[in-house]
Amino acid sequence: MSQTITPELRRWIIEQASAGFTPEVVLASMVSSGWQESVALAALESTLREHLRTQAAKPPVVVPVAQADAAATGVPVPDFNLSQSPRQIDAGDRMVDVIATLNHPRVVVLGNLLSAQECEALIESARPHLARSLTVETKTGGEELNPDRTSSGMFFTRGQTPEVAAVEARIARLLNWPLENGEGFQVLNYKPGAEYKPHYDYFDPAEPGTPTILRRGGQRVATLVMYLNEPTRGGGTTFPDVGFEVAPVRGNAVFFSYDRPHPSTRTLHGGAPVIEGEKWVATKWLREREFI
Ligand code: PD2
Ligand code: ZN
Repeated sequence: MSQTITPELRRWIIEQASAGFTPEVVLASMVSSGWQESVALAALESTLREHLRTQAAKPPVVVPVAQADAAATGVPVPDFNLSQSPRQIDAGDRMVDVIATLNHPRVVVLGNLLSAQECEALIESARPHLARSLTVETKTGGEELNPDRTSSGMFFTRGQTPEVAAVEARIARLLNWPLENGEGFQVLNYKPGAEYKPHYDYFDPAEPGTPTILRRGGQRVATLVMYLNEPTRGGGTTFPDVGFEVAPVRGNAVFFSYDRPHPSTRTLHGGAPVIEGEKWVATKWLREREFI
């Protein structure tokens, strides 16, 4: 019996390969539908070789800028003016230390952003309102309990207490980013064993709930995690893509920005498990536009 390799069969082979099936899987599928193995193998080889040759000869596809994926076009992001490599920067009402900087991912570690009294005041005004942390659920745009995040937390509104207002003004000045573009502080409390598994803070454009979330000020473009106390062991903020970890020191903070909602920003980050003691942080997320 002779078996003919038709154009339809070639098309089917290319479809299977394009869908991610390996040649072995495509071969098995052909054999199970009655093809002699040697014929199927020859068809597979010649079709895929020809397909690769014609694909390689094609000029690259040029995507018009307007249609380009968000991943390909970075947006403006906040940053500190560190062009003269200052040891300290002026936050208006206090001088803040520049401890370390990294360019990719963009990370800046600050010292003395908050006073000890401000840290205490934030903890005490947050404490009565703590609830098991939720994360924004990008499938729906609502909020859900997240097993990757075993801390408790609460949100302040912008300017809710005098300490919140003072620190918000400091951040806006240091980053030259409108105060109105900031979400309200989120305060998190981690007990021993609690952690926040590595994640991105931007909203995944592929998730169906993201357009709803973006109506309130566009994407998140930067994060500032402020340490309000010091766990005895554990609880660092980690950047697994670059093997970097920031120790939680009271009054210090770690800033990082992401000019596109994409892993190429290398801003995967997490809160390592607290081993001993407890950890309190306040997080400020900055949006592209006014957060309403
Ligand atoms: O508490 C942290 O170190 C931490 C780590 C990762 C906080 C956040 N992400 C966050 O609030 O997004
Ligand atoms: Zn985060």
